[in-house]
Amino acid sequence: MAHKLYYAPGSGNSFKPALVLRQTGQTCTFQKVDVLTGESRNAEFLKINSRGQVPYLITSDGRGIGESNAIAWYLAQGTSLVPDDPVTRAQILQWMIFEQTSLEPNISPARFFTHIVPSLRDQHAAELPGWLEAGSRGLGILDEYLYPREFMVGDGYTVADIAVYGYTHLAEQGGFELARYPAVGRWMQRVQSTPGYANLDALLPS
Ligand SMILES: N[C@@H](CCC(=O)N[C@@H](CS)C(=O)NCC(=O)O)C(=O)O
Repeated sequence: MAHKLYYAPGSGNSFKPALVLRQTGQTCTFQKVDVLTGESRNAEFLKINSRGQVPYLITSDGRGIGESNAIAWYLAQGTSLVPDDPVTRAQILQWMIFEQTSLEPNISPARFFTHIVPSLRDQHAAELPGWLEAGSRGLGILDEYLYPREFMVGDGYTVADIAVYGYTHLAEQGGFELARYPAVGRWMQRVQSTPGYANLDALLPS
């Protein structure tokens, strides 16, 4: 049995494991979950993932993994995306945690309520400035960090790049001005030039 990835179209979180799968050449079946109609919270899906969120992976031996960065890490192990050096591995985790605490919680809702479901934008108008401010702070930290570097950690492309890229490359759709972060822009181009790269819509059919 192949791995099975539950995903949502348009989701930066779902994109991360999908890109790892593509770039490491692993087979996987993809199962779309329509979060916009509440499918991720219905009784059937809650039996699969009680957290009610995607992405969610059922491994080839039938076990489940939630959280995009945990799934991406699992799928990337044993490849050059997760090098053996213990310090490098810890630094990769450091940036994956940064992504989940400083970027994703701000970029994702700003994008969701302005680009994916703009009809709900007004209901979230009071929260938007906070997301933009905190997300911009995260992007500023990332820009300064990336200025002298080619990739996030060490001297090559790792799963940290995939995790951080997941929502960073979608930030303009949330109202962030990526032109303010030139080192981020150059790094995103390097990620897009890595072998096997494919964009979100190609990897996550709607
Ligand atoms: N921290 C989680 C966030 C997952 C998440 O927010 N998933 C969204 C789609 S991007 C979702 O499932 N939303 C539907 C819901 O919460 O019901 C991760 O990195 O996987």
